[in-house]
Amino acid sequence: PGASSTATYDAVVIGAGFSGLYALHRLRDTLGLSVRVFEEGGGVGGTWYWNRYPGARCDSESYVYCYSFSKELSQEWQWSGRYPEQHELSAYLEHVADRFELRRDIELNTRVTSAHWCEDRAHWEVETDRGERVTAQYLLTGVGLLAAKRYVPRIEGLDSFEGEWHHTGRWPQQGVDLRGKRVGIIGTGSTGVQAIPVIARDAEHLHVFQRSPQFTIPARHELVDRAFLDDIKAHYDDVWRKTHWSAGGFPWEHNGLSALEVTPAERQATLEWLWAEGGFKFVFGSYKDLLVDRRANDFVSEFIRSKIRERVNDPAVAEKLLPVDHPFGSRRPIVDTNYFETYNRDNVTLVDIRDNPITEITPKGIRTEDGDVDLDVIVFATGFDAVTGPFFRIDIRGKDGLTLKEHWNEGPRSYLGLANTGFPNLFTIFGPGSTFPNAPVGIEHHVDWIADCIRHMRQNGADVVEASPEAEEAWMDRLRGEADKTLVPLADSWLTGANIPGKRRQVLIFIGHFGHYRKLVDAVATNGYQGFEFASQRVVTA
Ligand code: NA7
Repeated sequence: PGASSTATYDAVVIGAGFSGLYALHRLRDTLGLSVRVFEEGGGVGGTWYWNRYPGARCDSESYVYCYSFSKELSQEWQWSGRYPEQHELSAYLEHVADRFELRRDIELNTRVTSAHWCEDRAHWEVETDRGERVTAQYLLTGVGLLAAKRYVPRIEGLDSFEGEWHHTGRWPQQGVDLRGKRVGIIGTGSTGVQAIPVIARDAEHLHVFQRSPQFTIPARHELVDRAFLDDIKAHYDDVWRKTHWSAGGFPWEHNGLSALEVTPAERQATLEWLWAEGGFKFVFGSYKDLLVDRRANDFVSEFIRSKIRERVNDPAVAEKLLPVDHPFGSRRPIVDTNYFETYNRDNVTLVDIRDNPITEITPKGIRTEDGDVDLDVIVFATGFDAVTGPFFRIDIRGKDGLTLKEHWNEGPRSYLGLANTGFPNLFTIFGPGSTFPNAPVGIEHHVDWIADCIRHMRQNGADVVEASPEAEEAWMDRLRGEADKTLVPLADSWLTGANIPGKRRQVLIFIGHFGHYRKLVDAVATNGYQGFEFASQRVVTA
């Protein structure tokens, strides 16, 4: 459509990552809806389009970090190893776009700037940064939890820096040649922990500016070979059955034991075995009380600290790397390859900015209280304004012109993580208040649920669906209750909004067993969409 025309669709989907691609396929190819997808990036992939920093890799295992909806797709796609790198995930999603002929309904390089609900016509009016205006009965957001809104802390003097600086989430497409460069990296979350060992191999010298030490689990990428991946393929039905109802979107469950009811020797042996297995199995295949009981958690946290001491040669450096201010798993767990060993290299220096704060950035580098560090490149691995940030980049208005920002004035709200009171026919895939399992598993569930709801509406002559205020309130109570059963509220992280200065502190997602969440949300549908109100309205078309 040209810049001034208004095209009409059944559904508009924002984003062409894991969420948007599957939503397009599901709504268009199984429900027969007309669908338009708008994607800001120059290619499909969402998170995996933007996150191109050195070492960018998913820390979920490849064979479950993918779609399960098509057996043919699962069988024909070959993963190269245990954890997929960014370029492999990007290639996978490009392949999905081709294989299911999705491209013709996706508009790349196009950012949705506003979406306003029109009560009279019972549709959404959507505008893009290219001046396009379209309308749609349903609006689905697939904006992701993180990647759409990166966070660069305001540090005085950044504009004066004469070298280059990059945020990991907007790494230049052509890459950055770090060979022979003096590099400084700020941030040691999942991203920094992946990037640091890789940058250290190229850079002349790497300074790591660490605010909080982290618990991380070895990835053990090398443990999975072709035979293992072939075996998964041969048993995919079973693997997916377990995965879809599991705690974290992986084909494992905890070992049924409390860390408090076993002998110290048994506990040590179990933790050593899990440590050798690596990855998220250490979390989800471990003790049942690891993430909910501080005393059980203390054993595991101390076990990891002992491993850090073993991995780092210089005891003074090891001491600075020990996480002591939060329990393991209260932040989103991190998975690494040679992270702590990297501090044994001669060309890597750890700067503990709690002891020695950054005071400013100068034309030549980073100034700390203890002195200047001259740099050619500064890397910000400082994360994202998660969960709400991606939504606030779009002017979304529901009934009576109420903005989503106003609706979320006291912190984000939702019913089931899928719908918002006052925002009819808006479905948030993986929105605030939904679970946070291994992402594609949660996303497929959400999209299927939304597609079923739309089918239900069409079969029953309903044009409009909206979550009731009572249902939304009850969901928020439940969310708080679930979070309080865990250790998550104890830590400052993006899960609680604490990573962004001035952001309201609140657990932003449903912390808890994914399979239980799934059951709960599915039961809402089978019980006649409890908590939702449907209406029929004669839709006046232009
Ligand atoms: P995270 O996990 O939010 O990590 C951001 C890192 O940046 C973390 O180490 C922060 O330290 C650090 N940070 C943030 N602001 C500052 C300032 N002002 N000064 C110094 N250091 C700072 O983001 P990631 O990109 O690593 O990972 C996000 C998610 O992506 C991850 O959880 C996975 O789900 C995938 P802090 O720890 O807050 O002291």
